[in-house]
Amino acid sequence: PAQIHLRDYTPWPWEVTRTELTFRLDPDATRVTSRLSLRPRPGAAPAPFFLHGEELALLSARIDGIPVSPSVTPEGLTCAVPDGPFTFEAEVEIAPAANTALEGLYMSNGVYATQCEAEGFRRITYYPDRPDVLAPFDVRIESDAPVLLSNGNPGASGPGWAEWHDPWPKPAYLFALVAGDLRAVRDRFTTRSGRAVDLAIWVRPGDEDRCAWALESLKASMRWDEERYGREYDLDIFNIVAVDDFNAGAMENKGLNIFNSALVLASPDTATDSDYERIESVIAHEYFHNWTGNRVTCRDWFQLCLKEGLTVFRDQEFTKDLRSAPVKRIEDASLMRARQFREDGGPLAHPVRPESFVEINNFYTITVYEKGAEVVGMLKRLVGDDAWRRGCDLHFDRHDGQAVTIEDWLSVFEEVTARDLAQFKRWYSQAGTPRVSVSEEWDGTHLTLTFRQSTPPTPGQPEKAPLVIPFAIGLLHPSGAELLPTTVIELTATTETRRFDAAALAAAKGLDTARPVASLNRDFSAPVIVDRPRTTEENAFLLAHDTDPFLRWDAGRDLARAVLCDRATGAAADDGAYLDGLAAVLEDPALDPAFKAQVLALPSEDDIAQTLADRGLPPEPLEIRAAGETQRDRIAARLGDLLARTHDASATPGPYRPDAASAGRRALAGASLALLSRRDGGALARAEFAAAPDMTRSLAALSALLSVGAGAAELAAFEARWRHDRLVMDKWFALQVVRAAPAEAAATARRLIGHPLFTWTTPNRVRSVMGSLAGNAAGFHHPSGAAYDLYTEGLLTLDARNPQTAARLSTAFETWRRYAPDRQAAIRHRLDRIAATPGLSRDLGEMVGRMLG
Ligand code: HT7
Ligand code: ZN
Repeated sequence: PAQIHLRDYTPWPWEVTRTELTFRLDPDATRVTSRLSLRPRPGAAPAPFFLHGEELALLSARIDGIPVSPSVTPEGLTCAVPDGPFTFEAEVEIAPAANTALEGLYMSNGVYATQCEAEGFRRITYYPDRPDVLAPFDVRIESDAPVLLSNGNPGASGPGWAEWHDPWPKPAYLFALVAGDLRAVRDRFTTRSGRAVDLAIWVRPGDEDRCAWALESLKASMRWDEERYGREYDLDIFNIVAVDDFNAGAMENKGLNIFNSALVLASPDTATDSDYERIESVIAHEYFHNWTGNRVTCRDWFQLCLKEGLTVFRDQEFTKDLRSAPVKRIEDASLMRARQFREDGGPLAHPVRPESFVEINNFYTITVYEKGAEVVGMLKRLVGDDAWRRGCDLHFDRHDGQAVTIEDWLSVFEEVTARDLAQFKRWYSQAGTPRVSVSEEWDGTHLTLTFRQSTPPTPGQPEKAPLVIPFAIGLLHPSGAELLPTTVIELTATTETRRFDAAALAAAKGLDTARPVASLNRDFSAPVIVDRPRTTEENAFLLAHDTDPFLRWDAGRDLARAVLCDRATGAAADDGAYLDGLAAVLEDPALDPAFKAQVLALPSEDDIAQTLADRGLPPEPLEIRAAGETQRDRIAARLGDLLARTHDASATPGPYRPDAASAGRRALAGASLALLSRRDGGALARAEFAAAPDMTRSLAALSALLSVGAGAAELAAFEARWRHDRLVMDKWFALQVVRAAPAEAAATARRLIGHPLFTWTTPNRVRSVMGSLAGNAAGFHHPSGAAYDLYTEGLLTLDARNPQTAARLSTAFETWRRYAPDRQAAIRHRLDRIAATPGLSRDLGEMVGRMLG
C-alpha cells in the first residue's frame, strides 16, 4: 500500500463554497444526495478533478444540472469539469447497518451515528475528504426516527425531516449526523458576551439520570475556556450524543460531539472516581477543540498534533485548575513514561509530526497526543505565561477559519517573543526519547552540573540533533531546606555546564556549607529520561524533603523500581529505605491522600520490564510478577497497622461526591485495602464489597479480592446484579482478565470471549477482554504462548470487522524485541502469521509491518 508523504502536500485546486447534503435514512440502503458548489482556487495549477469515495454505490452524478458519467475506482471518482465555478451533484447509496468498521455512517443499537475523522466522510459520499477543504454545510435528514441531528444550528423541521445549517466553514472530518430514539437532558449556558446557548446530552431512554456530571463538566469547560483563553462558544446549540459502539473516546464534530457512552454516563452506583475524572476531562477536551481544531484546523493530517497536542495540553490545564495540579502532573508524567516512552523506544516510534503514513488512523497515538501536549507545555514554559496567552490570541485571530501547520503555530510565538524557535521545532520532527545525563562536581563550595543530551536512533532516523530542553532543577541542603528554588535551565547544546555557589546559597539562609542534593527535571518539565542514577539515600532524602511533589513521587518510584528489579533478577533486595519512606509519607498529615495513593502504587510490570531491558537484561515477566507479589506482601506485613489506620482514616461518610478530595480519600482507602487483603485473606474486602455504597468501592473491594485469589462468589454476585448494564459489565469482563493468575489469563480471556454478553462488534467489550489481556503482562507473556495465540486469533477476527480497533490493539506486541530470543521468536511467529493472512486490512497490515521492521 502507498505511503503518503508530508513533503508531497499540494492544495486542492478547487474551493467548495457550499456543501448541501440530503440523507434518506435506511439501515440497508441510505440514499445520500450531495450538491457541492465549487470554484477554481485562484492560482491553482490544472489537475484532474478527483473526489474521494469508498464503498459507495454511485447512482447518478450531474455537473451544473447535466448528467455526467464519472470514472469510478475503489478510492474515488474523476470527472471532466468546467474551467470556472460549477456545481457537482451526486446520489449514492450506503448500508449503515452493515458497517461494523464504525467509520462513516453506521448504526449502534438502532441509532444512526457517524464518525468521519480522519477519512470517514468518503464512506458517506464523494467529496474532497481532506482537512484543508472547508465549507459551510446545509443538511436535510429524512427519517422516521424521532430525533434528527446534525452540525450547526437547527433549521426548519417537520414530521420525518429536519434541516441543519452550520455557518462555520468546516472540513468534512467534522461532519456529523445522528438519528434515532434518543432522550435529551438539557441545560443552558450564557456566554460572557450574553449569548444564550442550549445544551443537550442525548442518550438512550433510561440513561437520562446518568448525564448530570457530563453536563456539569460541559458548563465548567465553557466557562474555563472563556476565562483562561478568552474563547467563547459560537452556535446557538451544543449537542452531545452518547453511543455504545465507538472506536475511540469521543469526537469533536462541530456543535454535535459524539461520545463513547462510557465517557458520558455516570452515576455513583455505576461509575468509579476514575470514570468521573475521565468524563470531566474528555468533555473538556472535545469542547476545547471548538477553537483548537475546529475554528483553526489542520492543513493536512501530518499536522494532527497541532490540534491534538494543544487540546490535550488545554484539558490537562483544566484538570489541574479544577483538581490537584501535582496529582494531575504525576498522572500525566506516569502515562508518558509508561506508554509514550515505550512507543518512542520501539519499532512504532515516530515524530510528534510524522512525515509519512499508510493509514492515518494508525497515527492517533500517544506520541501525537501526549508527547504533543508535552511539547506545547515546554513551549509555554520557554516563552512564559504572558507571551503564551498573547501568542494563543494571535494564533486564533490570524488563523480563524483556516487550515494551518506547525510552522504557522510556532511563528506566532516567534512574533510575540522575537525568539527563534527553529531549534525548538526539532521536537516535532525527531522521534525517540531524549536522555539527559547529569554529572556533578563538588569542590567544597560550588556544585557544577554538566548536562549531556542525546536522542537514540529510531526507525528511519539514525542521527539526532540537540533539542531545546527546558530543564527545571532545584538544590536542597542536607538539612532538607531548599537552597535553590525551582529554576529552568535551557539546555540547547549537546553539553552544557552550570555552576552554583552552594556556600553562598546556604549562607543566605543561615545554613552551613554542605554538598547539596540536586532535584532534577522538576515537575517533569521535559519529557526526557534523566540519566543520573540516584543512590538509595538520595532517593529516600528526596522522597522525604523535596519541595516538588513530582520529584518526591519520582524518588519513591525509583526506590520501588530498584527493589523490584533486584527481586526480579534474583539479586539481594534491600527494601528498608523504601518501606521507611512509604511509612513516612502515609504518616504525614500534610500530604494529599491522592498523592499518598500515588506513592503507594508500585511501578507497573511494564516499567520494570523496560528498566531491565534498558540495562541489557531480557525481562522475565513471571519473575517480575513474583517480585511485585513478594513486595506487596512485605509492605502489608511491615506497614499493616499503619495501612489499617490509613484505610479507616480515609473513609468518606455520607453520600457519594465526585470531587477530587473525596476521590483522593477513596483512592487511598482502596490502595490500603488491596494491601491489607494480603494479610487477612480478603476478609475486610469481602465485608466492604457486601456493603459498598458506590461503584468505586465495590470495584476496589472486588479487585482486592481477586488479587489474593478470592472473590469467586463476589464476581458472580456482581454479574447477577449488573448483567443488564453494558458499561458496568465492561468492568466485570476487564477485571477478571487483569487480575487472572499468569497461567490462567489466556483461559480466562477465552472463556469470556465465549460469554453470551461478549461481542466483537462493540469495541468497549473487545477492549475489556483483549486490552486487559495485553495489560496482564505476566499472563500475556506466559511461556505457554496461549495468550499470544488467543490474541492473534482475536486480532484477525476483529480485523475482518473493525480494522481501526484491531490495529490499535496490535500494539500489545510492540515491545517484542526487548525479550529473550525464545520469546522474541514466539511473538515474531504470531506477527508473521498475521502479516501473511489474506485480506488483512491496511490498518493492521501497516502496524504489523512496522513492528516487524
Ligand atoms: N479527534 C478525535 C480523534 C479520532 C477519533 C474519534 C473517534 C473515533 C475515531 C477517531 N479517529 C480519530 C478525538 C479527539 O482527539 O478528540
Ligand atoms: Zn482531540
